[in-house]
Amino acid sequence: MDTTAPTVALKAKDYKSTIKPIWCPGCGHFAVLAAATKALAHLQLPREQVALISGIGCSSRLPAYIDSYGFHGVHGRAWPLAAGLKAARPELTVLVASGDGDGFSIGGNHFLHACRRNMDMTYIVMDNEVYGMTKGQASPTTAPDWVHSKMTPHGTGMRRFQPAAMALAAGATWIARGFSGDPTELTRLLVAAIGHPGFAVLHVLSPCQTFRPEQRLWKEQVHPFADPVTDDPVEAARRIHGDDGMSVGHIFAQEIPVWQPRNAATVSVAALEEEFHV
Ligand SMILES: Cc1ncc(C[n+]2csc(CCOP(=O)(O)OP(=O)(O)O)c2C)c(N)n1
Ligand code: SF4
Repeated sequence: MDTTAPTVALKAKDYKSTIKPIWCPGCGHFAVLAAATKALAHLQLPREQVALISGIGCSSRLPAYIDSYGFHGVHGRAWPLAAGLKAARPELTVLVASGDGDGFSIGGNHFLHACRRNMDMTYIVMDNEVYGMTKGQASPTTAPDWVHSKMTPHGTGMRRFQPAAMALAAGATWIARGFSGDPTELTRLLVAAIGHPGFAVLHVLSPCQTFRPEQRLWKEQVHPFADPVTDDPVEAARRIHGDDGMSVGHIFAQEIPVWQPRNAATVSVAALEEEFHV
């Protein structure tokens, strides 16, 4: 007789924490949370083997709502935290979450170097083209003519960053764009991103109901990329730059060796303490 206890499959709800999200009703980040729990359940990742690291912002609250290890860190500094963790604990599935403000303003430099480093982790950026948490300042992805009556009454007048192009130029080895209005496709993309051996960037169009209500129209404006995923960076750049920014789907995937420091896991905590002792 087989006496081993049957393995109970984890469901999406098992990855939800008991903390209730405080996002505004209709915020796009709810769909990212749902996609993340569904993707983790699809992959049946043990919760204690997953670590979700974030910065600061409405989007960066994600780790609180997921029942895995998590760290709600410092604004724009999720990548060095995540890189340190992955260096010391390579067996963990490490996810990084942020908004466009956290990821491309204060954290822009860290984002670029995380792409270049190509450690095996997944970055989910929830892009609503605004700083939601701090009440509607323009972000690096805000259109130049977007007017906020108090803070940018004449628009920024500046060109905006194109996250997928930046990721490609900086060396990310997996890039896709998803939309929080299509949670099924978002889940599929996230499963693929986590499965990619290397630094995966999932750029999610995730509307801010409160400061960008016009983004409700994104539902009608998104459309799939015309071409399937490519491993050719030149072709990927052509597609990204020839796009209106509203195409969704898998853009680029390339398999090259991941960067993983060889001896990081062998350094003891006691040795580190000794080194930093003053
Ligand atoms: C060092 C520092 N500077 C500024 C802030 C204020 N701040 C908190 S969240 C945020 C921007 C958040 O925007 P985004 O990352 O786009 O996330 P969203 O809230 O839109 O999801 C800013 C500027 C801070 N917390 N710490
Ligand atoms: S302010 Fe915007 S981004 Fe923040 S929770 Fe509300 S809808 Fe979401």
